[in-house]
Amino acid sequence: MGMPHKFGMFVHWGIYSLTGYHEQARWRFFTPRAEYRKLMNEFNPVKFDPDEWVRLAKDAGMEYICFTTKHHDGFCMFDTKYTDFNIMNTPYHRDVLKELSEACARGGLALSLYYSNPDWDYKYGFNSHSSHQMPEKGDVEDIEKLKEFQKNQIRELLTNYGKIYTFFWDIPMNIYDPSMNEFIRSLQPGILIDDRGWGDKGDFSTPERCVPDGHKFERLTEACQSVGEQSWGYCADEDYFTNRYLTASIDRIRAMDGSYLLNVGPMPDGRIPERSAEIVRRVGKWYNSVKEAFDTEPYLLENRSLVCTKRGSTLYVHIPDGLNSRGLTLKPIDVLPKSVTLLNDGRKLKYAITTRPEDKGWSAPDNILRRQTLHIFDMPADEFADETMVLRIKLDEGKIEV
Ligand code: JFZ
Repeated sequence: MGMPHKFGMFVHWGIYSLTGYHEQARWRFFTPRAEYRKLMNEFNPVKFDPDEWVRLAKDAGMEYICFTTKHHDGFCMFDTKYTDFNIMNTPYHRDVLKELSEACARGGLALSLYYSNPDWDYKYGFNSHSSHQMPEKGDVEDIEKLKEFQKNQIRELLTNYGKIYTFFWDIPMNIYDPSMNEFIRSLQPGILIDDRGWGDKGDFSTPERCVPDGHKFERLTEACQSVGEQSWGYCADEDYFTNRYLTASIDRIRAMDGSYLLNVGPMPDGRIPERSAEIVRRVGKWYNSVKEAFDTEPYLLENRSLVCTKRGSTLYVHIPDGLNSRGLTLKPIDVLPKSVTLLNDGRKLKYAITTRPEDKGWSAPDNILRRQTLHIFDMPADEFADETMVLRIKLDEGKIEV
């Protein structure tokens, strides 16, 4: 269940990378359209190597790449007939989306397309019902024209680049028109569409930079987060997230059967910043070692700061908040497992059944004053302080209601 692909690389790349600041640099700096457009003449990513991106993603256990074909600035990273503000009119003159789609196909990765509703370059792009708008003098609000423009570009995007996995609208229009998603589906049967489009909830939800409450998502869900706190596009002084934070966030989302898009922002020369790549590699190494604990069912331990998942008679105990001591007692489990393994490095952990007093104290009836509990001890808590530990507990069939 859940999304067909579970872990992917989000890529925010455009001429905004030249600012070394943020994908919405134009809005933050109040840059007039004509001036921002000049960045197009400087964009020449001679070190763009999509096979390298694909390798980075695959090594991390990722199964797809979601690429920003057009962000709010309106600059198109693909060959389009409907605006001159596109990659073919840069000194690079090459359709980077085409090259990325071919690299994904070669490497066996699926490809998803991000497409922004706000368009700060298109004369008829203004939408007074929505946010992230940057109209200029002389622009005209004309939703019918905008619809036509989008459909023309979507036809290009969904015909010229092979099979597309998901369509990621960004910034809800707050205008209802189901024909837009129908149009997408007519061009790519089987495509999955997110919930940020033309007033319809699409196929999947997109919680962003957060971990919702709960144990299991009620509908298809793809969470997204960037490697850093500041920006999605390339940011020269990015505040990169810690491994502890990212592994905990990915773990919680995946345990709830959500998929996870981890974003990087390539530099103007086309390379993914080394520190971002290092984060993807490190998180990926963790992900590959613990991923058998996902695509499971939730199991509720009494200690609610732990996340627990199960498959058959195997339980997985996830520790996204870290440990204060080197041991854990796992109520209500009261049987001796066949083995307890720390998936992070494959080591076997020590365990026993211990008798523990119940929190209820002396006034509780005798039978619940003392409880048999599985106790895992001598854990390498300091060694793994900076990543989410995941334990695999193999139980005998039928030994516990799981
Ligand atoms: C949007 C963009 O504005 C941003 O630049 C980036 O592309 C990101 C992936 O998407 O930002 C959002 C969109 C939705 C929410 C928050 C920020 N949201 O639902 O809370």
